[in-house]
Amino acid sequence: MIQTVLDIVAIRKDFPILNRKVNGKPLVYLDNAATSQTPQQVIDTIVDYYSNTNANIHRGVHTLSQEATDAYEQARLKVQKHFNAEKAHEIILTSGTTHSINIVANGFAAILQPGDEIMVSALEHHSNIVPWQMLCERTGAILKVIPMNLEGELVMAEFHKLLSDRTKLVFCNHVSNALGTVNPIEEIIESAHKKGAAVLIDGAQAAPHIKADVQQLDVDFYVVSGHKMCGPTGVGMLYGKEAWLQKLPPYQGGGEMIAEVTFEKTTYADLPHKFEAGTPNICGGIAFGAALDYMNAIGFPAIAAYEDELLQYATEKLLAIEGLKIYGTAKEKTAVVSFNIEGIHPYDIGSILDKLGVAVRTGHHCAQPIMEFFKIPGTVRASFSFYNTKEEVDVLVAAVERARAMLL
Ligand code: C6P
Repeated sequence: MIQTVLDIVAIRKDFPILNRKVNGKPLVYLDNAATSQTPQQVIDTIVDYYSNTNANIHRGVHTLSQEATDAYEQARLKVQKHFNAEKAHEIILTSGTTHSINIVANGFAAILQPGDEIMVSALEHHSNIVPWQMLCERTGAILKVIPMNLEGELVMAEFHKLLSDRTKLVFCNHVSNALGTVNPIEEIIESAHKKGAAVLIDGAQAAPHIKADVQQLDVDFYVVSGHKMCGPTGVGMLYGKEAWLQKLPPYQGGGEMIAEVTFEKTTYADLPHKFEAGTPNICGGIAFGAALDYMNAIGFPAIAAYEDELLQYATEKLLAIEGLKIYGTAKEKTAVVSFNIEGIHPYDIGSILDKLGVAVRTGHHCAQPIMEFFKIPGTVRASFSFYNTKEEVDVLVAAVERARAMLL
């Protein structure tokens, strides 16, 4: 068993925002699944970049441009190492998970035939549903859905039944943003491959808690957003196996992604540049690398073990509140508690929590099919990070109790 060895007091000092007050109360930030907070080390990297290095990359012979290019490519190597990709050019730096998924969905328009099947899980964020529906409209492919059960787990027996020789691609999140369910992606990848289907895993919610090894998973595509793992917004990763990235056409045309342009014909640059048209988020990419350094220095096993303690504690305390129901009770979960109190709209609870300094997300969490499944308008979602504490869980619980007393 992994012991909790995190020095939370020291860790919290790295996050200046945790010192601020909201509505006169100390901030209790429990909306980490929407975006994580940024440690000083990453903020310093951003300030240092704009203070000393700012330049465009891959184009200039001048010193600043070369330094910026080196720093950006170093960041790509950090991302490669973190996710254990075999080759650096299998890492495409994107603006985030949504962008990464759209690159792949657009690419498959050149591959799919009418009647081909692609498969999504019932637990997806809209960004892992809508691009594929758009792809089906363009190609005549058919979208199949792996159902879920009342615990918020995928019904794997149904997945195996749906999988066929017509299945060309399966896409599923590693962790559900709305419920926290950790999906059995190893089983999904292995079974899909046996049928010759490719697999894209949306790692947006897993990446802050679980260090995925793309080679060990043997996954074809893995996508994340930097801002959910202590990095800035506007940067993320598309990992793709080299053979797939060679096969897919580029998503956007422009500077950087070309080998040669004439008015008759353009040839494309090699990987990864083929998928990186235009000036990228240079500072964001470098800061993403710094965020990975920061999280790895703390260590993912310790992060996961500590967050699991917070999850168990919060679950137990919240369930003691009369009328409170938790949605998402899977055996394997990350530190997300999605709940409602009978007779109260989640938005009303969220608004009162905000008045008390507690930041949670309310609503459908960009996962409307999950809310439809449970026949609810939305939930209150408290999502925890390694810099949260049990004392903050106590503040949340007291605030929910107060909201309940006020609203019922
Ligand atoms: N979920 C949440 O509050 P972007 O916006 O591209 O960085 O990430 C999109 C996305 C994709 N997949 C999953 C599983 C996600 O959770 C998210 C973002 C946030 O749950 C904001 S909607």
